[in-house]
Amino acid sequence: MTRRIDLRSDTVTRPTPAMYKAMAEAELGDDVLGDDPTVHKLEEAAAAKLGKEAGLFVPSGSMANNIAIKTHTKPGDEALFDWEAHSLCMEVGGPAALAGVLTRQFRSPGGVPDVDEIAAAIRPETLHSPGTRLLVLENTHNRLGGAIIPLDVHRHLFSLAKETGMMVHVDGARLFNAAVATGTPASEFAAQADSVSFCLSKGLGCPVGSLLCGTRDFVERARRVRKLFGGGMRQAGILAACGVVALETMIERLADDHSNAKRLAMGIHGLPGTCVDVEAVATNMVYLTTTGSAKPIEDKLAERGVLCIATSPKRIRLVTHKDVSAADIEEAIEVFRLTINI
Ligand code: TLP
Repeated sequence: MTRRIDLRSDTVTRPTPAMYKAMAEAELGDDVLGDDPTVHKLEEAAAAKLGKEAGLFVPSGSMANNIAIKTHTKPGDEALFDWEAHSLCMEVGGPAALAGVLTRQFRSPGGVPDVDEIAAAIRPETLHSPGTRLLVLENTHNRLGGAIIPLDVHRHLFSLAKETGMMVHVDGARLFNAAVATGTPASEFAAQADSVSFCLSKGLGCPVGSLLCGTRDFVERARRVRKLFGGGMRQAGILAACGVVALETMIERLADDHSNAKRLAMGIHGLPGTCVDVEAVATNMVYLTTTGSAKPIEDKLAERGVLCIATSPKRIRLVTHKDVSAADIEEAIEVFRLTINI
């Protein structure tokens, strides 16, 4: 097989040797019956990392978000999302279809939620209006270039939420990227939310799985919703075993992905007919804007072994992860130069 440098997503990684070993040796039970010791170990470790009382192992980030939204709300409640939120744009309408919530949007210039716009949107439940029950934040923000929500903005929004009786869920699919990039423990971000989800199957390198963390009471209610959504897994310890390894060994190395993303952005900056905002690269994503159509560029790069995704007609997303090295990045830059110059 020809070698490929796969920058489509940080979801494409393969398990590490330590993960394969952990899977082979994992002590298993039946997690729907509640006795898989490796799942318990992962859920406890995840909750501890985020400073929350409890954690719930779920198959995907989408399911984690939708379980959280349904657990925090009742049908007809209003939930606030960024215009470009993954849970709003990329989860097949889950908030409406699965939780029956009314969704309302706010802007996040440069990836930072507009606090005034959020404050103005909150409304109490009356005879006429739905109550704004939930605020969903995404840190880091996928469609806004891997941007980080600063901790003080989280603080501000969480206190606003508490004053107005609103719950806060953080889609932290890549929360550890934000933590490593800012040198802030993930628990400090998590302290400003009622629930937080994060993905094992992105930068942390696991094959499957996400965690949803919150209070013990929230997690017990979320467990029922997981069952409702068909997300109960039996010998799930075989997957959870990778998660335990990831939490122990895969967080600090995210810094390499961030420096690779920066290097990539600098290397492809200024190519004809394209634009990259190098300064905006905060974590492991690079977005390239094209003056012409992005799809033919994606196709030509793929012919030369560099995979990426045209996420919209004039935008290409490149994501760094543990299976692309600094040398791969240099090679990818050469391929870009060759492809975009002709
Ligand atoms: N993101 C995927 C695609 O769906 C776009 C990717 O390749 O980046 N929250 C955020 C912020 C995400 O980026 C994703 C996945 C999810 C939730 C959903 O996770 P999964 O794919 O596990 O359902």
